[in-house]
Amino acid sequence: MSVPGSFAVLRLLWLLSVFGTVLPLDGGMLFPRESSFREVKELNGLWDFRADGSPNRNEGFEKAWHKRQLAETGPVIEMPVPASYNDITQDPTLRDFIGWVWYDREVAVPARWISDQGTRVVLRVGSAHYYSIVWVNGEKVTEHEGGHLPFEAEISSLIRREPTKPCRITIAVNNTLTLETLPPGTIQYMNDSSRYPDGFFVQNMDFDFFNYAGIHRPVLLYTTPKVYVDDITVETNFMDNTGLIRYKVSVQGGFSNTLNITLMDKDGHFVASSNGSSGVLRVVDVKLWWPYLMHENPGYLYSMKVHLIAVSETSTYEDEYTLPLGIRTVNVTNTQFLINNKPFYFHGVNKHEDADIRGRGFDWPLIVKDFNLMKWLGVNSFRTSHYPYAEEILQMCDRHGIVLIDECPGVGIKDIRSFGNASLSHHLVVMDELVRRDKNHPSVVMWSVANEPASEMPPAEFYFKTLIEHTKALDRTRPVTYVTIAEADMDKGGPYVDVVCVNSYFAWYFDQGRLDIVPLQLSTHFENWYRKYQRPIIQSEYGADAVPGLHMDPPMMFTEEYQNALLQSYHDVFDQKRNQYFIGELIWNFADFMTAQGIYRVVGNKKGIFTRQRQPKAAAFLLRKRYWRLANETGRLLPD
Ligand code: BDP
Repeated sequence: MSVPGSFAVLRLLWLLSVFGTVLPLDGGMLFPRESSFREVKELNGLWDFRADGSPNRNEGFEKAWHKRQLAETGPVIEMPVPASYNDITQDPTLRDFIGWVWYDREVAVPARWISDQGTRVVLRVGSAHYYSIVWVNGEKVTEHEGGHLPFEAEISSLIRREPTKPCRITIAVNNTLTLETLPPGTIQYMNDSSRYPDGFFVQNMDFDFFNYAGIHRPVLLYTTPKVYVDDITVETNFMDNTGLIRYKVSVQGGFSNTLNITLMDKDGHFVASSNGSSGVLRVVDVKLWWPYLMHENPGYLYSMKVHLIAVSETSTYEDEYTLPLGIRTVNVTNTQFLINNKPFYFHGVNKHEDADIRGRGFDWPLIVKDFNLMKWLGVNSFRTSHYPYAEEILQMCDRHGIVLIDECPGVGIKDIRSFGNASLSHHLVVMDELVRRDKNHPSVVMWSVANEPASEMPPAEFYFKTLIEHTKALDRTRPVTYVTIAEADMDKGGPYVDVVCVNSYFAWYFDQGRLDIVPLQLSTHFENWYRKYQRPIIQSEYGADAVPGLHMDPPMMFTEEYQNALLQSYHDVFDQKRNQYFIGELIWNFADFMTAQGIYRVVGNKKGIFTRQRQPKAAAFLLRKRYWRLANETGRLLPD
């Protein structure tokens, strides 16, 4: 199967530096927003769907399914978009399907979008896992590799060719993971004909979550004028009471143009303005963006309205895009993580985009429920383990002041063949796409380029040096990390990370049931890390599986009591190191989540402090008590 120092000095350095974000990608990836000059049409709902079950999974291409309505090519079923397809039907072959699946639907495009030659129509897919090819009326418009980031294609001329016909959108998605995909995987053919039927193969993966597939985030059409605001980059800083927003706007479509930039506060009052494609906005009496529980008014957002007028010999084009932005700084010292020059202590969670039935599909009720639970818990931060989350979630974090470690899908890189050039090139592109999408979110305070790679392998040093330096060149305003598990791991990438993020599972994967060893082992572990790298340390994962309702005292593994006792033993050490170099704790995991089937997992990973249905286990109450205490001890603004 083929798959295709002082404020003044800091400020001066900041102002003198070359504008930070150098993006090699072709264009921007601004979140689609309506304005007086832009419209959005959501294509969510039921699409026709067909999995290609042919032995080589290639029948769809051989018979050109995209040339006709999918329903004319064979039996189709209704499939909700967005959603993973895996858990929607009663068919186990679809749940565990590997290969190409096909979606299609027809869309009525507003007549004015077609007749107005000055309008661009763009088709956007929020994300589809893993490799996607998109056709409109049988013509290929784009393809995209990678499961968690958006992609789009301009389709204006195509839909104008046959203006009276409905527009048919076909999307083929392949979930196959190879040594060069991110995350990597291998396809293994079982050739022993006495044990397996002809052509039998399995997908192997070295990561611990179900490889959900399908169209996971909203699909939509949106318009812009022919000359349009393609990208905006902001970098923020402040000095005393004055905020500084350094901006850059890129315009596509030709013709000379005029750009007017207006900054408004939360109430819509004018704050500052500027002209031109780059500049600095000064904000008097600035209201900084603060994390939740660190300030009485967290998540303060300004709005930057970019207004474009472009004039050609025959026409005038007008565009407007409003970007929400927060003014804040992030800095890292040897022992501290500073937000707006105040020490920030991460008390939070690791999550997954995961739920019953919808799998990894975008779902507003779930997202809002999770935010309510996080705020109830007293969470001030989370890590997007182990891939980029929907941008709508980042927008919620911006508004609520929840701090994010933004992780790319570099998880399960354990095979030496996944450290080759092809893997590295793709990993660099994924970081380009991630930074391009998320660079303007104040909630994002650090990039994570990988989780627990086999960094002790010889090629890993070059791989991570390149990856981390590349990410720092993309964005000079945020620290970069990769998440590690073992001391040996850090030998190769350690010197390049700004913050040490370390996962450990003492008294779980090792020394099973021996909670008494946690204080000694954890404390030694931290001391070794700090002695070696002199960087602040975050406990980026720790935890224990607990089957809800299972009780035993004295505690035994898998009971709610054991999960509680294990967390408590970690907390005692965290509290000893907190005033030294230890800057945060992120529990594994916020909620139970689905994994591949295996003898270590009882219908998924049960390390959640909430069940998969978001009901609390005993550990949720323990953590809630702790996080609110931590918020009181570490979260208040320290006096200047
Ligand atoms: C960590 C991984 C995470 C797993 C967790 C576990 O980073 O993805 O789910 O272990 O085993 O090593 O529960």
